Amino acid sequence: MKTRLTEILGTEYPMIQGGMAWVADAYLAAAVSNGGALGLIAAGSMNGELLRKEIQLCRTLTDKPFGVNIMLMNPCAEELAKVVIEEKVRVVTTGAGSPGKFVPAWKEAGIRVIPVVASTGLARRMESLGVDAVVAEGCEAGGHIGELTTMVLVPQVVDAVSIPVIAAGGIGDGRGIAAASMLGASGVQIGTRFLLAEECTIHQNYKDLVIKTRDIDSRVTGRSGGHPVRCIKNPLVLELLELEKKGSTFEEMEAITVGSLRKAVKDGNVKEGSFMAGQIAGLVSKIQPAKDIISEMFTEYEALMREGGSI
Ligand code: TUI
Repeated sequence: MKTRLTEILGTEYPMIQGGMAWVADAYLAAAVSNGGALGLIAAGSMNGELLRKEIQLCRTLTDKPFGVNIMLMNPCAEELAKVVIEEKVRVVTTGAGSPGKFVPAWKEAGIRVIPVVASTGLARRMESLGVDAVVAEGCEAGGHIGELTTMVLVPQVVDAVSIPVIAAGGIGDGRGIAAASMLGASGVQIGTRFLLAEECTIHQNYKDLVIKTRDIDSRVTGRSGGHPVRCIKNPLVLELLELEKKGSTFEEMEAITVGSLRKAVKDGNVKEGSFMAGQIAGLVSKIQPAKDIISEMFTEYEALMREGGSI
């Protein structure tokens, strides 16, 4: 496939892998890039030095383009923003905030900048700064989310800007890609399905939990504090929801959430970990090489586009 977006990404397919903090390391990013989509190293949990090592490792695992995701709530964001310039990373995506202050330097360095947005307002502001595309991420997604669903967010962002829009949140197979395409998206970002990539290095308990997860098994915590996060329901999540109901302080909630993503990804701690995943986890149940995930999804999509829909 050759589209405006594949030209920006330097990929065979108009797909990027989600920048999942603690999850998306050089091994996953390289496997996705080798499979023809854009792999991303998530710098969410890293400092500058760690990110630099991960970028250099990724270059030994693939000669295809890959990108870096910078989670803007990371206290090291400033340092990470410099490392992607020094390491000449092709694409930078951002999440959980506005990357406005970093965009001019990244553009100056020739980086393709693709912020994740959850509203038309931020999409417009980003376009006016000269970014190359935006990811419109609906609240079906895992992790830190906005308020709008993919179904309503994508077409509104598509109408609000003239740069390519990548749909994210709730996409797990070729039907999701076809739906995104009908909403006007130029590509898709996939997170949850790549949790089950063979090359994804998360604890086996995390993978087993995703396989077991049904449509109704995720919950959003942190709405009261203004930082909603979607995770698979487990004892930690239920306790957080109880604390929120009681009107507990940020500090009380923070005390049990600090380090919980690491506990999920590295230790497979099913009681105390934050197992971030999107609502599409109910549909995601097969462990496969990343390249098979990508080719299977696009084969399904192409068949659907030939056959037409079912309405
Ligand atoms: O960033 C994400 N998802 C993430 S980041 C993350 S790391 C984390 N770790 C522990 C606790 C909490 C988070 C896990 N998942 N997705 C991209 C995304 N960005 N979704 C929504 C947004 C967003 C929301 C509001 C972007 C900008 C925004 O407003 C900024 C503004 O100024 O309008």
